[in-house]
Amino acid sequence: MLTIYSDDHRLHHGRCELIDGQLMPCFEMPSRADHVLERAKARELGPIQGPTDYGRAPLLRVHSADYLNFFEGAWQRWSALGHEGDLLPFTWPARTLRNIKPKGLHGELGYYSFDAGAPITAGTWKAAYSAAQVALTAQAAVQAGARSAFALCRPPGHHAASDVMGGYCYLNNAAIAAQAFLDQGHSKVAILDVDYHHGNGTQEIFYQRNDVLFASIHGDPQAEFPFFLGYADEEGEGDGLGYNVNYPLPAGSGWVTWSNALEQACERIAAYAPDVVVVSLGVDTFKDDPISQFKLDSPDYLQMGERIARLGKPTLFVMEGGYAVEEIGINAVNVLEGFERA
Ligand code: SP5
Ligand code: ZN
Repeated sequence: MLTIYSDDHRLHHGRCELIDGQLMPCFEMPSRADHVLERAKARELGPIQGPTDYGRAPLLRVHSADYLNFFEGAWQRWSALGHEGDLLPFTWPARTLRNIKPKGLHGELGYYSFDAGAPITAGTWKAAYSAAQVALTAQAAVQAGARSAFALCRPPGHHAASDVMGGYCYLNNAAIAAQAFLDQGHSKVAILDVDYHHGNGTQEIFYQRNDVLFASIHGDPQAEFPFFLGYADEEGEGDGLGYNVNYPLPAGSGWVTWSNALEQACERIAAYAPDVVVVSLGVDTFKDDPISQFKLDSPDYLQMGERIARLGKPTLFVMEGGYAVEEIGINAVNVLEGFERA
């Protein structure tokens, strides 16, 4: 399987995040991508190539121009004030306030984010932009006839909505790639999100549409991030009604429970009969993930890949979460190897 990867991910390295009341080093760190790349090489998964730059247009098919302009310019505005630390939001337009866009940097940042988990550093825009190009380059390979490709994206993307960042995500790589398939002649794309967390951004982007089926298996938002989206009764609206399927699972879920949800998701995807499948590939479902509560073990990821392969569709894998850094490469590449051997 072809892997697309860019060293630009290193340009993004947030310093800290708030975990259980303490400022901790960011779990979403550069070594994550290094471990996945090393494992892909060690297992001889296939060729590894850099991205082509497709420019801003494919990003604008998913994200608003205002949002992209704000994100691209935010660090410059912050550093012009003399700051060197990460730019982090601390006030959001929550329920009792007005959803308006203020003019100052912090007000705008609150408007364009939903949590304090997406720090903006000097290189964040460039890293996120390159990750989106990585996804688009892998998408182009599948568009050109490859059975599958792997976009080794970092930072991840599935929490990023059309004009909101959060949850370590800025640009929604999987959504950008899915939209590119549609723009290049396909009529139906299924996105299967297997990251531990609900892909709230991807859901929001396609919620009113029936040309993208979004299916997500994740920790029950009653008790798990992102808390405010990802419930089973979110089925899409308007033309999109019936094209959004959530499978929230309780903390402690292992392979038996998880694979049952995967089976249901795959049956729903098969019934949709998509032209292509995009997999939001997070491996934070792993039993030793430091911020997650599922119990999948490394061999389970081989079976995950096999089941996805049995859909029999051209498939684009897009890297999302996974924070057990030592095992992230084994687990992510196991999915890809399971897919290839099926
Ligand atoms: C892409 C992705 O996987 N983003 C995940 C963002 C999760 N951010 C919230 C983390 C909250 C962690 N709480 C852990 C408590 C451990 N005691
Ligand atoms: Zn996650």
